[in-house]
Amino acid sequence: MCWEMRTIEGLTLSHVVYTPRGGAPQNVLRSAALAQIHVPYDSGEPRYHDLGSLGESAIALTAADCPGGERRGTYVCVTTRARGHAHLKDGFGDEQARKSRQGEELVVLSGYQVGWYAYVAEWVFGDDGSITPRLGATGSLAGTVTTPGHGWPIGVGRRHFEESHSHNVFWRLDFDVDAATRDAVEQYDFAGTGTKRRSMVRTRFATETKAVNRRMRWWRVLDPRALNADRHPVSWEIDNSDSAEYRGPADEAFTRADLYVTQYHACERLATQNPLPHCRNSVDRYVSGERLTDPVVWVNVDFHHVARDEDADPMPVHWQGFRVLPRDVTAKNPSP
Ligand SMILES: [Cu+2]
Repeated sequence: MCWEMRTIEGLTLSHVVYTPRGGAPQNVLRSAALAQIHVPYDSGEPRYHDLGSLGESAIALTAADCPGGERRGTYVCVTTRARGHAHLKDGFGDEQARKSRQGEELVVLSGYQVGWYAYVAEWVFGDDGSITPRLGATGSLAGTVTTPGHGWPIGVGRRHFEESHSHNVFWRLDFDVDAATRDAVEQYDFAGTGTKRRSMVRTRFATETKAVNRRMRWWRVLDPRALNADRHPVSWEIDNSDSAEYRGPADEAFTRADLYVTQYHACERLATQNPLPHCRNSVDRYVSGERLTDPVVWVNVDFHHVARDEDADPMPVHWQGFRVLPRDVTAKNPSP
């Protein structure tokens, strides 16, 4: 992959290529970056949009911020770390048949100081091919005081109620599975409730779309003409199951879906307060009925932060993110 620290959205990855062990390189993403951090407070005010000049808030990293890895420039760390079991299988007494391996992951991370908060932005690439974008909020609580109905008592007694708020994080993923321009996006549901049977329901998005999370629902980006050795389309699955699913007022319509699929336009960079000319202002407005030939996926993951005494300075990191998994990229387990 390549990376660049952009003024508007901070660390931006481009030309992300996955090479399975013993396999050929596979194009995955043309570019990937944060697209907004929307922070509305529970009393109704304030309502921050933290992206717009994130690159200018990048924190210079020390060697201690990048254990076991290498700093690239001042603001980016590239490192590897353990991720627990890759697999485990009993051999029933046959040591040759017994399988156990520890997995590793490659991490590309950067940090940003935005007001009182600091954010750690990670791109985690597992040796199973998975990609996990995640954002950690740390630094200090903003110290926003509110009434007991909208906050939690912080410090001694019940004098200071720290206002609860949401961190609504948007990522923009411009997939290029195999070739540049014939990607498709599908949504999968598993119908049946209160019954023994589940039936798979596949929806192919022909035009730009907003979608919401549902239990068991997931999406995938595929190139229908790029096949693995089993002649199944190469695809990347998107799981967004950890969101608090914040839903805001009508003038924050961008909060009303968990995943957007839009046709590629270079000037559609941020999910809200998009600063580029010749484009709309927010991701919900990018969805305008265009036919999808070069889809861009926007993922919205929300975390509702109710402060606690443990958040006293420095605040422990709380993480939010989603998962991208290879689905039929290789015909076998890539790391047996
Ligand atoms: Cu918070």
